[in-house]
Amino acid sequence: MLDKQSHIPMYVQIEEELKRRIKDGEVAVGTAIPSERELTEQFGVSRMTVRQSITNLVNEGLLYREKGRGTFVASQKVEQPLNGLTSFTEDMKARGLTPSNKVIQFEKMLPEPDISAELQLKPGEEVFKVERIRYANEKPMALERTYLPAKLFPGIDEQALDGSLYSLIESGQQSISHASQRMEAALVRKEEAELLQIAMPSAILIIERISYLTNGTPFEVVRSIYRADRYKFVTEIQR
Ligand code: 16G
Repeated sequence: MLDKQSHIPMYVQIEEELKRRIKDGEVAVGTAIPSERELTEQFGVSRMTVRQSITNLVNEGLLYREKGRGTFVASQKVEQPLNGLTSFTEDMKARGLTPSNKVIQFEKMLPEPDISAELQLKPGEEVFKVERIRYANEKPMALERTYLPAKLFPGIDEQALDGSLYSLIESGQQSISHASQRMEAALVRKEEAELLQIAMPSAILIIERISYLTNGTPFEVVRSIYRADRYKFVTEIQR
């Protein structure tokens, strides 16, 4: 398993091997990794070397230690910056993950008054209501309900939303400018838990976004439900 002739230090090789086991799901989130003694035997290295690898992985947040109990696999979270107006597809690709979607609802309808107001629609103007489960490497990450003004998206269909909405918009005449966003924590509901494949009760983060084109027209109202065990939101702040 390890290459003792390699110029790559043993502790780095062990880190890589443990990372691979975590990534491939050989050791599940929340379960203990083998003890230092067992790893020492498995890899045929000194205990010091094993300890160094584990400490590095703890520092990276991939593992966590519990006093007297052992070392466990931490949940693998995506770090999502909050200061850019990016799409799910871009976010996942930027991390080397493969995004995919499942459209579970696609409907043309008259919106509720609050949605209509947020999209600055006139009475009687319709929207497309789209619900998508968003996956990274085939694992459910988020659930998204999007309202799009029908007049801005003539000819859009369910299939188009299998891919990226933002690249669809930007491949046309329009360009995306800014958005306003609110975020809050909640507990997942039963129907959502099933779609996201998480247990009840689980924490989620709800982000509501209204996004605008450069000409000032709002083009989407979105309610995204993110799995709290898969996401960590990061931002830079200045004083
Ligand atoms: C993100 C946006 C959502 C947007 C979607 C487009 C948040 C909170 N939400 O999920 O507003 O509609 O990306 O993604 O970030 P797409 O271009 O991959 O369809």
